[in-house]
Amino acid sequence: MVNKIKKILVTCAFPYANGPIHLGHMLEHIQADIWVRYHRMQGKEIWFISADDSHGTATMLRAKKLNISPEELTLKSYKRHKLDLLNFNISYDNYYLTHSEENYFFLKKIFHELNQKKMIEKKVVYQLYDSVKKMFLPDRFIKGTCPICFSDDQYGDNCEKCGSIYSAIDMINPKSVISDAIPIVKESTHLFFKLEKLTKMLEVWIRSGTLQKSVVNKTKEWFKNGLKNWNISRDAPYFGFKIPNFLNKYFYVWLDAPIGYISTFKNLCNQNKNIDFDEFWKKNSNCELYHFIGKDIIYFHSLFWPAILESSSFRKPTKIFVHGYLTNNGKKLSKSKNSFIKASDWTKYFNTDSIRYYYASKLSSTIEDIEFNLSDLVQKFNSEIINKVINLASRSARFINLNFNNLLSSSIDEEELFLLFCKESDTIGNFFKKREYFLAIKKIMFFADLANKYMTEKSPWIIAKKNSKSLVIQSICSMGINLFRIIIIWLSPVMPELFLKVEKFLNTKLFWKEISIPLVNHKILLFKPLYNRLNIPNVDLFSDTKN
Ligand code: NOT
Ligand code: ZN
Repeated sequence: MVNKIKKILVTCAFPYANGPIHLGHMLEHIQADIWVRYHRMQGKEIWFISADDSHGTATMLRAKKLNISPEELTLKSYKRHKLDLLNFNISYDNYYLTHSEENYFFLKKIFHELNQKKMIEKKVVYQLYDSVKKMFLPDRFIKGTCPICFSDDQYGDNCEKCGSIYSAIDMINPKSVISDAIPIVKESTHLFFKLEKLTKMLEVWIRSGTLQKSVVNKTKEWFKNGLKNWNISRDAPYFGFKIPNFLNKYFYVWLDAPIGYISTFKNLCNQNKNIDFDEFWKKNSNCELYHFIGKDIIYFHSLFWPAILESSSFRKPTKIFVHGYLTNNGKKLSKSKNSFIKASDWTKYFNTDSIRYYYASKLSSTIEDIEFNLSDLVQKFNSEIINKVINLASRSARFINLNFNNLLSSSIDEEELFLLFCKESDTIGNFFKKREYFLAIKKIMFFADLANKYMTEKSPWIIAKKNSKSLVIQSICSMGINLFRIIIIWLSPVMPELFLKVEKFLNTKLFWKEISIPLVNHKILLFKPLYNRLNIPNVDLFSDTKN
């Protein structure tokens, strides 16, 4: 049987335009980037995209506060976010934004198809209205007392104390977060997507291997009370795309956001004529489509999104990879909690390989939360990357640079040990493929220890005291460099900056597929420290969203 190589498209959830990118976002972008880089190293055709999520009430209000237009804010955020992602070496083939011509095009196309299939209905609904600001209030802009457990200070959609989900009009003493006014109940006509009609299809789809087990269980809960039709329209004032032939109504941001996956890819195809858009997005496409997302947006991706795709002319995702939250002292690190580190602050004090390495050492394929601890990170980077990996290169290169005119020996000192390393490549590769990065890192560190043990046992520095030109020294140190080379190839999806520095130092390109071909009779360059030890800076990196 010919193993047909499948082409792959990978996406990350879109960061909102209304705030900065923080280390919580980066957890996902790094997780996906490691996966993509690993597959690229295997020679796969894999495309990696994401975009800014431009629309919504929050963007509109934020722009108002800054006294600029939402379009201006959207562009400004887009540029800043793109730079942040680049600084963390997230290797997007395209990073776009949802406030784009392409996105409106696909949104209208899909809306038209949904209408044709009679998947849209009009309904009158009652919602909370802020008569001071003259606008309907989204759930996030309403606070009040939970109607179930009577806890104060809860949002308009669910209670963080008792976990109940309710409708904002059922809240006790609701208040507008924007004006502090007591909202009134007002009626308005809206468009609903008939999600309920797709219950059967979705019940099968969520069990078909597209979701992690724990995610299937979460999703199943939502079927218990029956799926509810989904309101896809919003009243003006709103920042979004206008609904054709429906006065003063806009499409809800959560409808155009996922369609951004399609339009961002289309925009990539416009730039690169070798990619066939339809091949990836047509129904029954042979290509694979993977979405990396956080567990807070499972509902949108496991129910709404496949339902919309099913009802239009596009394919559904192959798999959805859900990860947990980034926590600090057990609490979610996010912008809504006023405690997060901005990506742009991180790069002022630290290299980005360090946090990529730290995340990799903790990430698995589960939806468990990941605890972020700065001193833990610093300690890990210093003891594992500096003291083990980089030290292996520095202690080996010293003699090669000094006594052997940078030339590596003509054969491998201990073939068995070298082969032992090579043999592990598939295991490590599989850990990356299965998103069990913490296992890959564990293995890699085990082998870094082994390589250092080899060096310590052979102690070339002792031999050098008697005869600094002894070929035995060259042979041992060349072996050290070769083991270092393998470790760096393994780490390459995780630490792309280190990888490039090492390619320079080893004076050659490095490929996963050539891992078992050692560097012999080869001139390296002078070793220069690849990274400095990290220190905790004397500033408070945790900021709040208002900055
Ligand atoms: N901006 C959203 C969020 O929760 C994510 C949008 C995901 C993008 O941060 N696409 N979809 N679906
Ligand atoms: Zn409650």
